[in-house]
Amino acid sequence: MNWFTETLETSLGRQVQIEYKKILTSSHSDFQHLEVFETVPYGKMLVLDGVIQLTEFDHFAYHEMLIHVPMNAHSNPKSLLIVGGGDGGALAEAVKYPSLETIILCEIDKTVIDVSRKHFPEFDKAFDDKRVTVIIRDAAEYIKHKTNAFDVIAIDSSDPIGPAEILFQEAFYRDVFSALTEDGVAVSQSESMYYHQDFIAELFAQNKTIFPVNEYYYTLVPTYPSGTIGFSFCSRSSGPTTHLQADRVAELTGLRYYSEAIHRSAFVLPVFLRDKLAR
Ligand code: SPD
Repeated sequence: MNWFTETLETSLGRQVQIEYKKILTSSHSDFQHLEVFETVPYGKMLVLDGVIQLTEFDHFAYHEMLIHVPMNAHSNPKSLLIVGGGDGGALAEAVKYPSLETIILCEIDKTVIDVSRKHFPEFDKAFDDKRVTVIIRDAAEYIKHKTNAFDVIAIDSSDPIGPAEILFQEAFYRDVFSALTEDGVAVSQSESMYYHQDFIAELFAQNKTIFPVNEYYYTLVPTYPSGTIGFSFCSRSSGPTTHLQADRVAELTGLRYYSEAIHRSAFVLPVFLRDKLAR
């Protein structure tokens, strides 16, 4: 038997292991090591620098919550920036909105796009949508030059180590604030409430100095450490449910996780995290 082991947290006495049939691709880019596995239980799995990014089995719970929560928290989003997200999973959810006129995907590593387009055909056609522009650039640099440009920004980063570290820092979030339109909404991948409470609390405290509205919400992804992952919700004016409308959600096709009820409930935090963020 072949086992993939995610060793990110081995020193803390825990690790994720998934049996695989074969390695479909393994290469080094200028930024990271990329692998796609054909796993036994979860279909194909994308791994960057040894860390699981997505599996065919459960990626929808992550990508739907990354895109549909901010899109439905905004009254009428016309422009969207996806930071990272080169695998195309977030893009595949974004193109479901006919109201979106502009969708920019800013990914630092073109190899992630090339590898994903080949191995994850489920996401591939979203790249050909006429509204989509792909920019191969460090998003932290790209966003510095943007003001009042995007209604929604979705930060689909890997973990805060390596190339994505900068995407969790105060200077970047200040640039995100400026890049948003006046009623803009930004969300970002923000780790596990079970394993990274201190990190989440620090990020929350940092973003409170920038955005008038700050919340944390979560989703359930069995192949991520602890089986859950959360998102920071940062808004320049409205709250996460201010503009939420059942009829807008009902127009979305192919949903497997997100619903109006899930949108509302995802912001209801367990007492331990609620209290930690209230301090
Ligand atoms: N601990 C792994 C978190 C990975 C988050 N990024 C996923 C990218 C999928 N588009």
